Amino acid sequence: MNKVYLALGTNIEPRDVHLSEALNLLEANEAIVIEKRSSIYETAPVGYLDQAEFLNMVIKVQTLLDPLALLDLCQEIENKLGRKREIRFGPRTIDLDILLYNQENIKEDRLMIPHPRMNERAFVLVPLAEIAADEVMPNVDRTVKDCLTELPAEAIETVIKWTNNHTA
Ligand code: GSY
Repeated sequence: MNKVYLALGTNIEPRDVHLSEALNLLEANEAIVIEKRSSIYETAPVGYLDQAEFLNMVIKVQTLLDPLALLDLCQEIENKLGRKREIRFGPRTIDLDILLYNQENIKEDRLMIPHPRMNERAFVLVPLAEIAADEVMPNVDRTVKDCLTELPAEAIETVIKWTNNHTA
């Protein structure tokens, strides 16, 4: 079995529904077991700023899939949920990123693990620290919790625990 952390993000409504559907599709795959889920966080967009706020979360998964097969599955789920890559770094129904795969450093044409710049992004580190504070990122040889404490307070403040206040 391989220990993997995945990041989920969405900034097109209904955002919570896209997260649930992605989790259901992952769980429906017999080679995947979701072991832990972080809370859901509402986060200010990073990179391309002129877009809506995201919901982000991180999950811990045990899987028999190798990294490229897992990437294929993530992209299949993104496509199923209607993701169109219209603006690079722009709005998306769902984004599924492989953050960590065991303690491996992987550089393929299609895939880099650990996920590039994950150690600098509050929208990744805050949910990841909730479920895996002591996990080491092998590309920088630092724990999640250490990288998080080095981020500016202003970045961490843009990541806020989200609760669903909508009534049915
Ligand atoms: O890298 C994932 C997509 N993405 C996000 C995101 O998921 N959350 C936030 N807050 N900003 C983002 N910018 C990009 S691109």
